[in-house]
Amino acid sequence: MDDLVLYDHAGSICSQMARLALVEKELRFTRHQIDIMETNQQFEPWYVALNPKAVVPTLKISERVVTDTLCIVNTVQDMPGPDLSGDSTTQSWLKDIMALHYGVLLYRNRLDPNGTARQIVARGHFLEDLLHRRPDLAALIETRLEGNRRFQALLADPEGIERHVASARNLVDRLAGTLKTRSYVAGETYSLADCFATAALARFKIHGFSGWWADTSVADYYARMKQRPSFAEAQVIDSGTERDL
Ligand SMILES: N[C@@H](CCC(=O)N[C@@H](CS)C(=O)NCC(=O)O)C(=O)O
Repeated sequence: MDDLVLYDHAGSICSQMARLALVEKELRFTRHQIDIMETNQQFEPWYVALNPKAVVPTLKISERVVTDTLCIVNTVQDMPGPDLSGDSTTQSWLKDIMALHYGVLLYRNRLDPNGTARQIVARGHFLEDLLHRRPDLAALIETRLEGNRRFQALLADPEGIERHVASARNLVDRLAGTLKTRSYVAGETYSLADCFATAALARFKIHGFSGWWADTSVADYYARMKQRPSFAEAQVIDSGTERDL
């Protein structure tokens, strides 16, 4: 049996997706939590050696390291255990659910009147400081600074924010349409698409968007996903405030 270690962060949506896949696959794994918010352990040399993009999650399978949530869950699916492959729509659901801008959904409620999110501005300062301290990570940090600038510009653009909220709503509407005729997102059996949909819906619920699906097939679906032992075991977060994320 391979030794599985998941490097993750409790509130990170990608980490929750990976945890759900591992738990639904009935695999034993150890969690090594990386604090990506306060102490920024993702930039520690030992972690960047594992995950050169300095993000969570990372899965270590004995000596093999897998990064990127889509790669992680598909690697997990190839391991022994219940079949989570779903049908021919599974992979496109994974891509569509992953493609939403979860950061915008989270920070749009933390804006000062001038359209700046203090935490994101502080993040930019942290990255500039890190660039001086860690010249060895210059390329990575420059990319992150560029992303930070784009994010700040987006948060200052109310129409841009609304477009991302509309994309999230559109995903819920598509799920509602699909779940009218099937029990799970990608067919009649639980699949990786359900791991992703569950984590996304949990996040939307925290943002106060559960009214989007109140009278749709998603309501019964989400209740069923919550009843699965994996919801608690994978520590999916769907209550509390946005500040807890
Ligand atoms: N494409 C990557 C994205 C991972 C990612 O963005 N993770 C976020 C948490 S959900 C992170 O680690 N952020 C750390 C940071 O912003 O410094 C994946 O799917 O694994």
